[in-house]
Amino acid sequence: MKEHTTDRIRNVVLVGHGGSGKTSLVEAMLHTSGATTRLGRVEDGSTVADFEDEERNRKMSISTALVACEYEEHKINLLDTPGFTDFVGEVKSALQVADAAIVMIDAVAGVEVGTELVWDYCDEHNLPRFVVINKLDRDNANFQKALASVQQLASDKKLIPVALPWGERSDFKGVIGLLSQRARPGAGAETEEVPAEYEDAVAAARVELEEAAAEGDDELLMRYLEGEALSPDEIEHGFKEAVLAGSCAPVLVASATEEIGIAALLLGISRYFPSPAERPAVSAEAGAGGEQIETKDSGPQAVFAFKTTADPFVGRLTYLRVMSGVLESDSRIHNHTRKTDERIGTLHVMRGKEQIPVKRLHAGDLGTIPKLGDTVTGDSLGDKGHALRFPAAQFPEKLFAVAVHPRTQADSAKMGPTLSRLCEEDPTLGHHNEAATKQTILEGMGDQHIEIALRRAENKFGTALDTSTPKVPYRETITGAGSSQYRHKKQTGGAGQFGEVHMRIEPLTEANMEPDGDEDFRFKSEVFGGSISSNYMPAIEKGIRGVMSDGAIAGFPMEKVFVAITDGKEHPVDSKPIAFEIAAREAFKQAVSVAGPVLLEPIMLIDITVPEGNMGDVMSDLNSRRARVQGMDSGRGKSVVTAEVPLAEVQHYVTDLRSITQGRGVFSLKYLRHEQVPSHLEQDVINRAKAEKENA
Ligand SMILES: Nc1nc2c(ncn2[C@@H]2O[C@H](COP(=O)(O)OP(=O)(O)O)[C@@H](O)[C@H]2O)c(=O)[nH]1
Ligand SMILES: [Mg+2]
Repeated sequence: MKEHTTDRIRNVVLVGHGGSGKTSLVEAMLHTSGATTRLGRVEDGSTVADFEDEERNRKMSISTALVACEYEEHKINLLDTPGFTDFVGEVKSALQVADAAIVMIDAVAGVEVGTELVWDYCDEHNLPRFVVINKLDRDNANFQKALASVQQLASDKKLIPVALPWGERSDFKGVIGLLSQRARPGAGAETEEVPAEYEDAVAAARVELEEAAAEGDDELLMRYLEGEALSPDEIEHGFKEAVLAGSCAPVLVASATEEIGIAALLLGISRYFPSPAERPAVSAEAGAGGEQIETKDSGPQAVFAFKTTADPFVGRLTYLRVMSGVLESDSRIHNHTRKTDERIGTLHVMRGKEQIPVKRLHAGDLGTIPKLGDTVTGDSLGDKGHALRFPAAQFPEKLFAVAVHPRTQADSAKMGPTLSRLCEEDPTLGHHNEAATKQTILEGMGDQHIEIALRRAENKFGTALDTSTPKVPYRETITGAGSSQYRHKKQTGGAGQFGEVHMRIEPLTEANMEPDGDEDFRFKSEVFGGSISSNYMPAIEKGIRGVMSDGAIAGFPMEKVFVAITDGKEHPVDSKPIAFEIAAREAFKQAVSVAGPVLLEPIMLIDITVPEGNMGDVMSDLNSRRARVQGMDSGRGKSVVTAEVPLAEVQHYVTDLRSITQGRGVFSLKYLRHEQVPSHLEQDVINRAKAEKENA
C-alpha cells in the first residue's frame, strides 16, 4: 500500500443498528475502490470485516474490524463496529480514534433503537457524520420516510442530501449527485445526464445544499444572500465547513449488496470528512499538567493503543492511532502507561484480518504492531523523554455476571490465564474471585457477550468453562449482645486436651471499635487474674476468625463483631493451643446464636434510562424487585429513574429490561453497601445455602 500523509487520511467509524448493512457497505467500498475483486456476502461468511469464526457463524459483527481502502489518493480507514448493544465496548473504543462517522440507516426500518444509541455516542465525541440510507433496493424501502425519522433524531443538525436515489426498490438503479448534477448508475465512476423526470427534485435539493454550504462560511453567506451564484469549489468548501462545525450532516443513499451509490460515498468521504489534522487538538496528560496535541508529523511522537487482540497462534496484536509524530517500523517506543520500553517490528495497515506491512505510519493514521510485550488497550506510548498520556475510553459498568466452572481438571489449570487473556482483549469483560462465595465470576455487558467470550475461551484457548448464576455474596452479622462458655476436654489414652473459654460478643460499632482498627472484627482479652495464660489468646482468636470467615448461620463471612474473652480455665498438663482454638470456635458459635444473628445482602444503586412511554412498566417491575426509588427525572422523551435494589433481584436485569423496553432501555449498576435481608426471606436463603453445601 502507498504511503499516505496526514492530509490524505480519513478515519471513519461505521455505526448503526445491527443489520443495517455496515459490514456489507465496507465490503462494497473495498470492491468499488478496487481493493478486492469479489464482493463478499455476510450470509456466506465471506466478508473482509466479519472475519472471526464467531462472526461468520452468527452472520453478525462482534468486534470492530479495521479496514483500510484507497480511493482517489486518499486512504480511508474504516472501523466496522458491531450493532448489538452487548458489544458497546467495541463501539466506544472505535469512536475514540475516529474523526468522522457514518450512521447507517435501513431504508425499510428507518431509525431503530441502536441508531438512537449511536447517535448519542457520536454527539459525545463531537463527530462530524454522514447519514447513509441503505437497502434502497428492498421492497418497502422508503427514502423520504427514513430520512424524516433521522431528521427527528437529529434535531440540532440539518440533514442535507448530497445525492438522491435514482429509482427505488427493485428499480433502484443508481444515484444522482447534486453537486455534479450527474446520474451515476450502479457502483462505478461513469455518469450520465440527469433523467428529465428528476430535474425538478434535483433543482430543489440543490438549492438546499447551496444554502447549507453558504451557511458554512460567513463570507459565502453574504455573497449568497446578495444573490451571487457560488462556484462549485466554493460550495464544496462551505459545505465541508458546515459538516465540520456539526450544523449539518450530509445524507447519501445506497444499496450495499447491489453496490449502488458507493463511489459517491467514497468521494463524499474524501471531500467532506476532515483529515486528522482538521480535527480539534486532543488534550493529553503531560507530567503534572496537560498539553494540547495537534495531529501532525512534526509534533512529539505519541501513540494510543485502542484495541488489542490475543491469539494463541498469531500472538498479541496492538491496534493504534498515531496521535502525533511519525511511527517507523523497526524502532523503539516507550510505553508511558506501563513505564516499559517496547520494540516495534513491522508496522501494519489492516484490512480485516489481512496485515499489510508498511514502513511508517504518519500522524493520524491507524494501524497495528504485532507482539508488543506489555502494552494493553488504553495505553499511551511515545518518546521516552516526552510523556504524553491520553485518557482511555470510558467503558460502561458491567451489567451481567456469571459464575464460571472449569469442565475438567485440565481446564481448571487454564482457567485463570484464559480469563485474563479474554479480559485483556475486551475492557468490557472482567473477572474476579468472590471470596464470600468462593466462585470465579466473569462479568460483561449481557448474556450474548458472555456466551461469545466463553466460546472464544474454548475455540481460541482450548479452555472449556461452564456457567451458573452467581451465588449472591451474602454476609452475616449480629444485632445484639450474647455470651457463652465452652469447655473442650478430651482424655482418650495418651495426652489429653483441655481448654475452657468464656466470651461476650457485641455488634462492632464506633463506640467499641479500636481507632483505625479493623472495621469488621475486634478481639479483646478481659481476663484478669490469669485464669487463661495470655499465650493461648492467639489460638482463641484464630478459632473465632475461622468461624468469622466460614460463617455461623449459612456459611457466609461475618462482619462487624466485637469479641471480649471474659474468663476461662486451663489445665497444667492437658491445655494446649489447639484445645483453646476448638473451645473458642464452639463458644463463638453459641454466642452468635443468641446475639440476634442476621444475613446481610448487597444493595446496588441502579440508574435506568428508558423512553417515557416505558416508564410505567419499568416502575411497576421495580416494585416487584424490592427496589426503593430515590429519584426520577425526564426530558427529551426519556425518563431516568434512580433506585436502590438488592443484587439478588437484578441478576438478570439486562435481559429483563431489554424485554420490557424492546431494547430501548439502558442502565448502570453500582455496589452501595450490605443491608439486612428481610426476615421473611432469610430462612429461604439459609435453606438454599445449606442445601448447596450438602450437594457440594
Ligand atoms: N437487500 C439488501 N440487503 C442488504 C443491504 N445491505 C445489507 N443487506 C443485508 O442485511 C443483512 C445485514 O447486513 P450486515 O452488513 O451484516 O449489517 P450490519 O449488522 O450493519 O453489519 C445481511 O443479510 C445483508 O446481506 C442492502 O443494501 N440491500
Ligand atoms: Mg456488521
